[in-house]
Amino acid sequence: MSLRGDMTHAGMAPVLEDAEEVGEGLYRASFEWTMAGDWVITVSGKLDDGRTIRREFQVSVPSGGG
Ligand SMILES: [Cu+2]
Repeated sequence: MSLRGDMTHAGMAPVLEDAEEVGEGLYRASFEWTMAGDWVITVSGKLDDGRTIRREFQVSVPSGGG
């Protein structure tokens, strides 16, 4: 599985990460949120039967934390 993160505004490089399977159907990845704000995460990978899948979901990353 691989992850691609794009912010919803222009001008930022995408963040690309690979996810590793840690259990049956469970994948884990470390992902660097390079900026707070609205992201679109695209998950893509290959199923056991050879089909490829691609799903997008939105994540809002809060600022602060320091
Ligand atoms: Cu940004």
